[in-house]
Amino acid sequence: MEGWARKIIHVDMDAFFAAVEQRDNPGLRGKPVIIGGRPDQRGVVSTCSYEARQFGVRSAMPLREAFRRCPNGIFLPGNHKKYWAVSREIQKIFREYTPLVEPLSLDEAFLDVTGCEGLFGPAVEIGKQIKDRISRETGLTASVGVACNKFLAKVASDLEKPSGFVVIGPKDVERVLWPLPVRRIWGVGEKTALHLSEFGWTTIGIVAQQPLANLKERFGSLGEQLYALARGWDDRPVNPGREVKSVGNETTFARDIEDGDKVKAALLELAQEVGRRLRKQGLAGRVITLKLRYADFTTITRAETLVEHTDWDGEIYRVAHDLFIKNWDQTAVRLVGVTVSKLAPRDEVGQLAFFGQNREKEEKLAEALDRVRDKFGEKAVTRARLLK
Ligand code: TTP
Ligand code: MG
Repeated sequence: MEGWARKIIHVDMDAFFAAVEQRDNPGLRGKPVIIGGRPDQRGVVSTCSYEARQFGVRSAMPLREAFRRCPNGIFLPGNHKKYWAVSREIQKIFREYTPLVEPLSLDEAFLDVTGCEGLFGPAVEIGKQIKDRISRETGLTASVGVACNKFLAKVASDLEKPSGFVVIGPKDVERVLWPLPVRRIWGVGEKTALHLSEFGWTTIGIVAQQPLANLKERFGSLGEQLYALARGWDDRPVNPGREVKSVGNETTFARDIEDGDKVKAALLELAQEVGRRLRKQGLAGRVITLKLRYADFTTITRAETLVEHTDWDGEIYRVAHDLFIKNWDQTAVRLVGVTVSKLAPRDEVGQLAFFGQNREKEEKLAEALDRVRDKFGEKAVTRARLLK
């Protein structure tokens, strides 16, 4: 660690929501626990215990699919108030070591402990102490990564989950980072990974061999990011002031789109991503904004305020869809975006506009979603680039 410019720790709780349930109900320990709702409900898995993962159950998977894979799973709705309380407990521990804490979601944070060594010992020791204290004080396990920047620290915490503890120094990049799949690079989602694999670029090491010009030509500014991260370079600071005010995403089409149904398919995908990110952070929002950019670059944004907060893809899609129908001028579309704002912690907003309240509306929505999915599937829309 001598000579590291910065010392960054990334902490991520293991199977967070499911682990809290297992902690509080010993009867659930060692069993496949799946959080998200009943298997006959529409909706998706929030998370599941590692026992359930052995059956192929994953976050964001439809509950019905989870039931198919793991019929003996114990399906629970979850208790968000409790998860928030635990989240506050672990954040309190972090802040005893440094004020530079950047939470990414309820169960995950970056800490910059550069210069804290005088007080608490070397960064690796601080990481160990935090892991131990979480275990002792909350009865839950965390995985911890220690590195010289955010990217490597996050990769490190993920390497030996659950209950992992991994240190990655600048000298370890070749040995530890390069064999990993490109998907581990920050900013590389499923689609970019697929795109990279078309050039045979499957591991981070192969990406690291590419000249910068090559990457920029094919991936634009993302190419520069790939170039740096594949070398283990990342100078993003830990940002303690970050407060999430909105969650949004947008899609630029590879080719301008005149078919309204294709735009709707893109809106559905965006609504799903945004919903997933909201749920991960335990947030729900009340304002939904649609952004439309036409082929000539004129851009409009239109918003609708809901009566109740929501974190449900179906509701987000319904509103974005209606805004699109009302405002689209029938000409070619270059970009669409969906954002949810006026956010509040899910457990503090009372009733959500969610399942079980209006059966009829729900069913109608779910059918509409299925129609779009059936017609276009996941791969219907080619994205030029996913803008963060
Ligand atoms: P993660 O840290 O992604 O997952 P995890 O802690 O359950 O499991 P892992 O050991 O792999 O870290 O997310 C933290 C919590 O956020 C998770 O317990 C539930 C919630 N969440 C959702 O509600 N929806 C989602 O799609 C994801 C990914 C997480
Ligand atoms: Mg986690």
